[in-house]
Amino acid sequence: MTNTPEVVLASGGAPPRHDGRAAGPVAFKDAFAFAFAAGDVDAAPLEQYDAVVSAMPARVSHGTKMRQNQGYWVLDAFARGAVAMQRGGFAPRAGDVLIASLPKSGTTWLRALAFATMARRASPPASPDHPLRRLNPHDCVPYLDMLFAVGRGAVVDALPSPRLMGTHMALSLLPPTVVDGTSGCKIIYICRDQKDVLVSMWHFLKRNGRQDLSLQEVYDSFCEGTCFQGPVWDHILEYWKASNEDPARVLFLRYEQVLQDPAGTVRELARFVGQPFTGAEEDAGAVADIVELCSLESLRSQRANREGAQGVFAKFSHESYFRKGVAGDWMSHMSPEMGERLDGILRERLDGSGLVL
Ligand code: PAP
Repeated sequence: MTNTPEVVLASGGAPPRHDGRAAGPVAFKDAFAFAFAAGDVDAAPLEQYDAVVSAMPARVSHGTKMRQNQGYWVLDAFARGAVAMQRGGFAPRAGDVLIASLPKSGTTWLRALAFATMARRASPPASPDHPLRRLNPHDCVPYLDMLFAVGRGAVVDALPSPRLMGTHMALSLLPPTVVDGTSGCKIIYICRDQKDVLVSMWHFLKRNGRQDLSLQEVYDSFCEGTCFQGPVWDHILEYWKASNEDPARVLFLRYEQVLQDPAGTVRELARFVGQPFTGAEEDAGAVADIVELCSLESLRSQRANREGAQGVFAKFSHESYFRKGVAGDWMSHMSPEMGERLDGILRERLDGSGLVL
């Protein structure tokens, strides 16, 4: 990176501040109104990681080349960036909040909820010009894995604290100071019933050009541990253990619990990031406003989420991130026997951890 841009909001001026401190994370796309392909930010060279990546085992899953990095299957196109990110490319700071998840576990929802919660002083959730009413949640919260994959991870260095960022990487693939907690970076992890996750993934890939993909193929990859970012049990277990060891550093959420009690989750998020709701905010309905702003219906109805696409190596339509948003949809697609088999594999893998999926 030779040319890291100054942060200038799309509206002009510097990021908003509150009480002398930054008021919350800045919507990423507002801060960096550039396309990944644009030449205004130089890409860092990634060739230095070619030898490391080519030594990783490779396979093709759902038509996509994957690499096994420290036991986890990552997209080949993301592998060099993953190594760069882990080996000093990403500089975590105290006050950072990282949203981590396996894909299709509630990432988009959690990014929206956390962003709306942390940025609520600068951007009141009921305001008509809230960033989430004009931007996709993934445009508000930078996706580190993709930024590093295109050599532009260092743009997050220019973001003011507190930063809110997202990753699908396993904990052990993050920089050592995130893994051991010494950076002061907090992590919010969300996990979901893996049967619903795989059905959601199947629909998502079919809606984005893989109409031929069978559910069985996706199912098999989950059971074998070869799906994107898998084995899923190791991914989940690493964050689960870290959360048990230090719950003030790693918050472990379940998609199903968020569905049951979104307001309770928003309060928990606020406490976790050190911004609990005041009595005045509670009285003014700030929690309910955040829940409403981030509801599936509300997000789905925004123009930014009905149109357009994102992704660098492949394009994923924004609308495909918003489907049913329920628990138990797997039953419409899988036999009870298929469900029981995957549950059995997970029970065995998670045995002794105290975690039941
Ligand atoms: P990602 O990891 O690729 O970003 P992610 O957001 O985790 O995807 O997964 C999308 C799922 O979250 C979809 O689930 P489904 O296929 O079972 O329906 C999507 O509907 C759901 N989802 C997205 N936004 C919300 C929301 N606001 N509330 C509840 N569920 C949501």
